Amino acid sequence: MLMATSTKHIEQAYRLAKDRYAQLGVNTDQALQALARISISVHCWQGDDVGGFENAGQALGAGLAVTGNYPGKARTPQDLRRDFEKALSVIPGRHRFNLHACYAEMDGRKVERDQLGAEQFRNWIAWAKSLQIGLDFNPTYFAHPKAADGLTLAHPDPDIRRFWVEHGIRCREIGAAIGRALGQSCLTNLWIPDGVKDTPADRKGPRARLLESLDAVFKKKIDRKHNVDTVEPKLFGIGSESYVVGSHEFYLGYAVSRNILLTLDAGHYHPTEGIADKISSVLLYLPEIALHVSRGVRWDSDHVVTLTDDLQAIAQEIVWGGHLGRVRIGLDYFDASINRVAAWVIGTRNMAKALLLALVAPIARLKQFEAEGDFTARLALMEDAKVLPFGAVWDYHCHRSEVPVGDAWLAEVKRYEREVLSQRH
Ligand code: RNT
Ligand code: ZN
Repeated sequence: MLMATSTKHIEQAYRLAKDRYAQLGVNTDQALQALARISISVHCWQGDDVGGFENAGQALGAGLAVTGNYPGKARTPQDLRRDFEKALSVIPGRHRFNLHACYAEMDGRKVERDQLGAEQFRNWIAWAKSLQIGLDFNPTYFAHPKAADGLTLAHPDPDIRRFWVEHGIRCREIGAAIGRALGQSCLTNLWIPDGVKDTPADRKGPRARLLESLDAVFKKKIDRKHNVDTVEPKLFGIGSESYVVGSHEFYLGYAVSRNILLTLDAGHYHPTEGIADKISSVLLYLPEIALHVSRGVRWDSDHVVTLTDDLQAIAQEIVWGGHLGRVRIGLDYFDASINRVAAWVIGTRNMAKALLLALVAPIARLKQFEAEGDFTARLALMEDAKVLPFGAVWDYHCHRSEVPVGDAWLAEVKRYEREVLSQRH
């Protein structure tokens, strides 16, 4: 173990870093306080390759592709809860867990998606309560025989549409039950795969049907204290390369006109199009937004979130724009080629790092230069700020949050792999 990770060195390094940042008018203590208040909604589906526990006997489909066969994935809700607790134990801060409807617990009896209720999530709610964490929720519009042709809420068959409308209604009610039980609102995110592989002859019909289906799903008013609704657009997917019914324009219009939230997924736009620049625009029209922070590599591949420029741009927009209270930050990726607990930890710690980087940036000074028209000074400081002693502030944050500093968390996760994950077959 390196001596640099001893308490004395961590504190010394922090004091030096704090002085360095103070010269630029940045208060790192305040930045750390702000960071501690941010909860990241961590997606359950990294833990078991978007498998769920419903046994619908249907391939994932819907353009969702999980590659890799690293051993030790969660096979049961108990496994998944235990794995996530392990991940939480090495991530600084208090975070949330984001469930999908296909993670329902059936107690030996098959409950169809249009019949689901809070009962099937009783154990999840009790668990979240015991950990004092919040839960978010998603209807599952894939991995089901009634979604096998890639259409759900926009399906031409009214019976299939009715089935999925009922699923959406049930899921909002489950969200409300979760929010009521936990005393904090549950974000229920609606994403559907609907789209087609090749050039459609009719682009209008499916969108008109989706609009009607959504209005039926969202008809019942639910107290926002308990459940908050959001819709997630996408540009294209595997098998829906030519047309996706729920596009960005479709859902932006929908969210604004219905006063619900919009989810911006980092992998759902043109490969070089970031979501950071969208935040300040959509927040002029919407009360809040949600994010699915992901990392697309060439396509919407949902790689583990790393500390890229894209990620930093997202965090900067949230923090520098003063939007922290209006952006529900969630993660969305699934990698089955590495240890899944580590995948959670790496992505979530990176999201937190990006937020801290934005919080300790000399933004007041940058904005001042900009206001004075001194773009030379703005660029110069932006670039020099990139090599400020951020690592010392992050280490101190981990240390104070009583989680491993630096890469020491990996030893913990490796031990868990030896003792728990490798015993699963
Ligand atoms: C798919 C969407 C959606 C899913 C999850 C599993 O492209 O990003 O959010 O990843 O619902
Ligand atoms: Zn997503």
